[in-house]
Amino acid sequence: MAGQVSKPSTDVPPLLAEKHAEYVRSFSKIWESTDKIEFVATEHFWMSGMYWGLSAMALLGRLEDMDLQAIVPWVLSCQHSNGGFGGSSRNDPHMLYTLSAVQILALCDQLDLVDADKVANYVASLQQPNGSFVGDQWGEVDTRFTYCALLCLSVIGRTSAIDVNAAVHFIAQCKNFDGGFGCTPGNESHAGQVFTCIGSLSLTDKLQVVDRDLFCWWLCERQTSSGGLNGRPEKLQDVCYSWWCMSCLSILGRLHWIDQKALTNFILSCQDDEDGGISDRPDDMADIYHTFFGIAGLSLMGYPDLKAIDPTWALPCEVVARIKARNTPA
Ligand code: GRG
Ligand code: ZN
Repeated sequence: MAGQVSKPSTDVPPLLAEKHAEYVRSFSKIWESTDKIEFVATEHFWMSGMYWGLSAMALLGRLEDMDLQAIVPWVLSCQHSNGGFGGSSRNDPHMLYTLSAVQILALCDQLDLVDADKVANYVASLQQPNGSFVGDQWGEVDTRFTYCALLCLSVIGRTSAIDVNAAVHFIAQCKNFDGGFGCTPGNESHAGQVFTCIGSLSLTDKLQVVDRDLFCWWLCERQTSSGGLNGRPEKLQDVCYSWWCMSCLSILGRLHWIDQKALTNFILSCQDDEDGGISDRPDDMADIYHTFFGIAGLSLMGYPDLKAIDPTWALPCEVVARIKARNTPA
C-alpha cells in the first residue's frame, strides 16, 4: 500500500455537482482571456480540454448549459487540410485531438458535419507496417494512438480504413508478465496504457487476448490505503486512475474487486468545495482533466444522479447508443 489516509470519510462532502458545472463553464472562458498565462499554457490541448469539460457536463446532465452553438464551429475550425485536428486552430494536427474533436461532435449530435473519409484517411496514414500507430508526423509509437485510431474510426463508422488485425496484433505484443500492458512491446505496465489496450481489445472484440485473473489482480492492487488508485506499484494515488483502472475492471466485469466505497470517498475528498472542480489528490489544485475523470470514475460506480459512461468509448452510454444506431445499416 503506497498511500496514507488523508481525510476521514466522515468529512467527505457529496458530489458538488452545481459547483463542478460552474467550474467547467468558467474553464471554457479561459479561451476568451488571451492575456492569461492559462491561455498560453493550455492552448495546445484545448480540444481535449473541451472533450473533458463537455463529457463532465453530459454526465452531470447539464450539457445544454454549454454554448454548443459556438463550440461546434470552433471544433471544425481546428481541422487541417490532411483531415486531422489540432489542439487549437493554431496547432498542428494530432491523433489525440482528432479523437477529441470527433468525440465532441458526437456529444453535440453533430457527426453529420464530419467529412468521415477525410478523417479516416488521416488516421489510416498514421498506421505503421507492424500495425502500430504514430500520433503525428513526428513518429512516436504508443498504444494510446492505437486506441485513439480505433475509437475515432468506430465513432465515424470507418474502421475498414485500417488494418484492424495488425493493430490488435501490436497490442497483444505489448502484454507483460504481470498481465498488464505498456506503451510499446517490453515497456512497463501502466494503468493509463492498460486502458488504451483494453479499450482497443474491447472495441475490436478481442478481449480473449487478456489474462483476466492475472490482469484484474494487478488492477486491484492499484488501490492504496487512501482508497484512491495509483498507476503502477509504489506510486501515489491519483483521481484520474479512478478512470484508467476502473474502466478496465468494468469492461472485464470485475468492478467489485475494488473497495468502491473507499474509492468514492477518495474522489469526493479531492473536490474543491469553494470553486468547484476535482484535483488529483486532496488539497491540490483542481483541473478540468481530473474533474472529468473523477466524475467518470463515480459514474462507473453508479454514483446517484450521474449519467452512465461507457467504459470502452469514454462517452456517455446514451451517446454511444446514438452512434451505434447511426452506424448500423438499416
Ligand atoms: C478518450 C479517455 C480517452 C483517452 C484517449 C490519451 C489517451 C487516449 C489515453 C492516455 C492514457 C494514459 C497514458 C494515461 C496516463 C496519464 C498519467 C496520469 C500519466 C502520469 O504518468 P506518470 O509516470 O505518473 O507521471 P505516475 O502516476 O506513474 O507517477
Ligand atoms: Zn492524474
